[in-house]
Amino acid sequence: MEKAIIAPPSVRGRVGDSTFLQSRSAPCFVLLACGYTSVFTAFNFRPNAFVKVPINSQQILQKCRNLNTIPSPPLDFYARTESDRFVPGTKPTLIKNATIWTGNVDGLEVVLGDILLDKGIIQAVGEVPTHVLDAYRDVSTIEANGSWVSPGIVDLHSHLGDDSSPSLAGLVQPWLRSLDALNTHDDAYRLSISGGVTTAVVLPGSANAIGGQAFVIKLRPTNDRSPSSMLLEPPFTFNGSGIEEVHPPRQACGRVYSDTRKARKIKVKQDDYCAKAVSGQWDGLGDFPEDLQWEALVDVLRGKVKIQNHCYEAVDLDGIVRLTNEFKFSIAAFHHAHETYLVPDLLKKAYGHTPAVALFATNARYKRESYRGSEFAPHILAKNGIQVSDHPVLNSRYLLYEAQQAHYFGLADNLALASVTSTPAKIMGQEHRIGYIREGYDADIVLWDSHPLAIGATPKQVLYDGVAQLKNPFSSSKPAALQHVPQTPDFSEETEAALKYDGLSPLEPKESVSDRIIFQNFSSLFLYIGDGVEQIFAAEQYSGEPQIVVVEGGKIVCTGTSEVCFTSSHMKTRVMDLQEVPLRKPGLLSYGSHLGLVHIAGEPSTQDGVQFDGLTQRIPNILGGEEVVVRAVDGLQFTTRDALLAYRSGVTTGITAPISSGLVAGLSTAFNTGASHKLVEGAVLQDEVALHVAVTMGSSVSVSTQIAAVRALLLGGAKGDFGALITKVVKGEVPLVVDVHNADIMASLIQLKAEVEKESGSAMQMTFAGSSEAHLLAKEIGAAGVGVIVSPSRPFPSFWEMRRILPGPPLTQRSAISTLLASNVTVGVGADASAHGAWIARNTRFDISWAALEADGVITKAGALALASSNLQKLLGLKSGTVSSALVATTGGTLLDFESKVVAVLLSNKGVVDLF
Ligand SMILES: *[C@@H]1O[C@H](CO)[C@@H](O)[C@H](O)[C@H]1NC(C)=O
Ligand SMILES: *[C@@H]1O[C@H](CO)[C@@H](O)[C@H](O)[C@H]1NC(C)=O
Ligand SMILES: *[C@@H]1O[C@H](CO)[C@@H](O)[C@H](O)[C@H]1NC(C)=O
Ligand SMILES: *[C@@H]1O[C@H](CO)[C@@H](O)[C@H](O)[C@H]1NC(C)=O
Ligand SMILES: CC(=O)N[C@H]1CO[C@H](CO)[C@@H](O)[C@@H]1O
Repeated sequence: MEKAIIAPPSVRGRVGDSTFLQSRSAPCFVLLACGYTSVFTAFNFRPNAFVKVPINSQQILQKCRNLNTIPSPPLDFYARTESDRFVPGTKPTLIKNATIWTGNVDGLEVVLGDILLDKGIIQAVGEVPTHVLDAYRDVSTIEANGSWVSPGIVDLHSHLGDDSSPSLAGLVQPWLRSLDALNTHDDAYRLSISGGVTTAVVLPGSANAIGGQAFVIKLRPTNDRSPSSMLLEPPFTFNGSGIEEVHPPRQACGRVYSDTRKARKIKVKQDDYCAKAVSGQWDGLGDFPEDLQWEALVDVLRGKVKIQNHCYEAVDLDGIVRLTNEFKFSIAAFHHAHETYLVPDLLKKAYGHTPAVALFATNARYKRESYRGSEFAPHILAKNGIQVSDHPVLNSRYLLYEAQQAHYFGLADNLALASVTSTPAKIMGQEHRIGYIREGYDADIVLWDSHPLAIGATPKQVLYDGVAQLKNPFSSSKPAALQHVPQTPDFSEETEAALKYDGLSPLEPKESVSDRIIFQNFSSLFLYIGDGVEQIFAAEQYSGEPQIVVVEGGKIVCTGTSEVCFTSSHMKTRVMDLQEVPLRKPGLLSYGSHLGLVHIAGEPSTQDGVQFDGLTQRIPNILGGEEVVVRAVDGLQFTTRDALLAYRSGVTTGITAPISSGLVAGLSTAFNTGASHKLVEGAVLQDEVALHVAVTMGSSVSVSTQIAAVRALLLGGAKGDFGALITKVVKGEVPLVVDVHNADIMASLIQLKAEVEKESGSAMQMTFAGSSEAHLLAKEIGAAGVGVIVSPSRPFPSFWEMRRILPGPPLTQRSAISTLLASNVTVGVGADASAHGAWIARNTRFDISWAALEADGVITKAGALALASSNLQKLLGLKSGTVSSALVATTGGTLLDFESKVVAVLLSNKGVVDLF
C-alpha cells in the first residue's frame, strides 16, 4: 500500500516535487490498493477529472521511449581514451615490423608496419607518428620481424566455462543466462587463449528448444576473478539480481527457437500501456506490464537481441524464416546450419536482413540433420553474399583451423580470416570494438608463427586489452612456405556436385583401371621400406634426368628415368602428369573412430550398434555367454560417406573395433575404405586385427574392478573361444589395445603386463590408445615396450582422467607426441573418438601434419606419414604388407599440406588404380 497523489496532466512533469505540491491547493491523499507497488501521487485539481499519475511516471515514460531503441555503443564510444577493460598498470606496447591483417577493405588489407597499444586500445596502426611515440616514456617493444598479426580470434559459438573442462557434474530455458553458470576455473580458457581466441559468445547448452541468453566474454583471467568481470560489454548494469537499463541499451545475445507467442502478448500489452502513458491516460493503467521470465523474448521481438539460432535442415530453416516474418524479428546467425548452402534464397527472405551462418568446416553426419553437410558450404554461401563464421567442434583453441579448412575447400582467404574475426564480431554486434585492427579498437592482437591460414598456425603471443597473455611462449620455426597464404587446390567440380546432388554427391572413384599408368613430373616419392616409411625421391635434391613411376595393375613396376623404365608394352598406357609439385605416398590408416560401422553417429538405426558388456551385464547363452568373441568384421558397412571421404583424402585403410561402452570390445578389423562391399577383392585386408578393451574412470564399475577383470582374463580366467583368443594375446600373437587416458591407470597396466609376462614366460604386445596423459610416463612406457596411439592428436582435457595434457606450443615446447618419440615409444596418431562420428577420419592427413609441425623439427615428412601408416600397422599388429598395398598420388604438394589433392589410389592387391 502506498501513498498516492493525483496530479493534473498539465503538471505531470513535476510530480513528486514536494515544494510544488505544497504550493498548490490542498492535496488529497488517496490510498491505492490493488497491489500496486509503485508510488502514486494524488492531486486534487478538478474533482471530476482526476488522473492518477504514478510517482515514477518519469521512469515509466523513459522506459517507454527506450522500448524500441535499438542497442548501440554509447554515442561517445569512439571518443574513449581508455578501454573500460583497461588493466591499470599495463605498459604501452609497440609491436614493430609486423605483417598486419587488419580486417579492413573486406579483409583484403594487409599493412606492413607497427602497432601501438595503450590503455587497452589500439592507438596507431602502420606508421606510428614519432610525436605520438615520443609522448611515451616507458614502452614495451615486441619485435615482430615481419610475423603475421591478426585481430584476436572471435568465437561465435562457445560453451566455454559452461561446459567446463574437465567436465564435472553441473541446466537451460529462455530466462536462463549462461553468465549465471560461468565457471571461471575452466582449463579451456588458457588453452583457447593459446590458440589466439580472445572473445567468445558463451551459449547455454543446446538441450532445450530455447537455449537461454548468451553472453560475450573475453577469456583472459581478470583481477576480479569473477564471471561478470569477463563480460566484454554487459548488456545492462548488473546490480543485485536486478537489471538497470542504460541508454542506449547494450547488445545482448540470445538463442531462440520458437514459442514467441507468449512474448508477443507481453509486447502488445507494453505497447498499449506506453501509448496510454505517453498520452497521459494514467487512470487505471497500473504497473508497466513485464515478466522477467519472457523479457528476453520480448526484447527479441523489439529487435534488441541478437538471435543465434541452432538450425540445421531446410525444413527448419523455412519454418524459422516464416516465423521471423510473422513476428517481425531478425536472426543474427544460424548455427550448425548444415543445409543453409542448399537454400541461400530462402535465407535472403528472412525478416530484416539475411542471417549469417556459423558452420563447422568438415564436421558433419554426426546426426541426421547434418547428413547433407558439405565442406564446400562456406564457399557456396560466400558466393551468395552470405556472411560465414566458423566454429569449432570441441576445442576453440583450434577455431582458426576451421577457417583454414574452409579456405582449403574454396572459401576466399580474406573471407576465411574474417570468418573467425570481423564477421563473428559483426554478428554479435561488437564490431565497434573487436574483430579488426583499427585505431580506437580493443587492443586484442595475435602474433602468428606463420600465415594464419597455413596449417599448424600457432600464436607467438596473444594480447588482450593490451596485456600479453603468454608467459615464455615457445614457438617452433616454421618453413618459409608457410608464411604465405596456401595455394589451395581446385574443388570447383566437387562444389558444383554438392549442389547438384542436394548435398549427397557420389563419392566413389570416377574410374577404377588396371591400365599401365606412367606418373611423371612429381616432386617427391615416399614408399614403405622395411617396416617404415622413407622418402626415396625429392626433386629439390635431384638434378638428373626426369624421373617417372610406371604402374601396372595397381603395382609399381619401375621407378627411374624414362630410359631405364621404358619397356614396350601391349597394355593400354595413360600418362598422369602430376604437374610440378606432385607426389606419391603410402595410404594412411585411420584407427579410433567407428569408421565402417556407422553412417550417422546420432542415429542408432544406421549403425552396427553396441554390444553386451560382460562386466555389467549377463551375456546371453545364445552367444555362448562369456566365451563369445565379437568381431567388427561381421558388422562392417561399406560406402559410408565418412569412409568414402576418408578414401578421397588418402586414408585407404580403416581399422575399427566393435562399438562398446564396457570393458571388452572384441576384435578389430582392417578394411579398404573405398571398397563397395565386403565381398569385393581387397575389401577386407585383415579379418581380425587386435583385441580391444577399455579401462576408464568414466565407467559405472571401479577402475580397480576393471583392472582386476583384465588380470583375471589374462591369467587364465577366459574360456572357450574367448579363452583361445586370450592365449594368443598372452603369447604376443594378437596385440592387446587398451583405450586409456589416465597415467595412473597406464601405470597399473604396465605392472599388469609384467605380471602376466612373468607368469607366461612370453612377451605380449600392448598398445595404449587415447593416451592423453601418456607423456607423464614416457620413459616407463618406452621401457615396458608398450606402444601408444595418441588421440585426439591435439589434446583436450574433456574429462578428469585426461586433465594433465601436454598442450604443446606455444604453452610448452614439447608435445605429447614428441615427448613419447624421445623415449623411443612407437607412436601412432588416431582419430578422435570423442568427436561424435567418423567424419574426422578424413582429416588424418592434417592431423599428422600438425603433429609434425608441433614437434619442433624432430619429425620428418616421412616420419609424419609413418604416424598414420607404418607405425599404426605395428601398433595394431597388422600383417606386414597389408597397408603397403595402397599408395596415394596427390597433385599440388604432399598429403601433409593444404595445397594438395588426392588424384589416384594405387591398390596393388586389387590390381587397379582408383582415379578421382
Ligand atoms: C624477432 O627476432 C628477435 C631477434 O632474433 C627475437 O628475439 C624475437 O623473439 C623475434 N620476434 C618474434 C615475434 O619472433
Ligand atoms: C622486418 O622483418 C623482416 C624479417 O625479419 C626483415 O627482413 C625486415 O628488414 C624488417 N623490416 C624492418 C623495417 O625492420
Ligand atoms: C545499486 O542499487 C543500489 C540500490 O538501488 C544503489 O544504491 C546503488 O547505487 C546501485 N549501484 C550501482 C553501481 O548502480
Ligand atoms: C632411444 O634409442 C636410441 C637409439 O637406439 C638410443 O640411443 C637412446 O638412448 C634411446 N633413448 C631412450 C630414452 O631410451
Ligand atoms: C621434371 C619433369 O619430369 N618434367 C617433365 C614434365 O613433363 C613434360 C612432358 O609432359 C616433360 O617434358 C618434362 O621434362
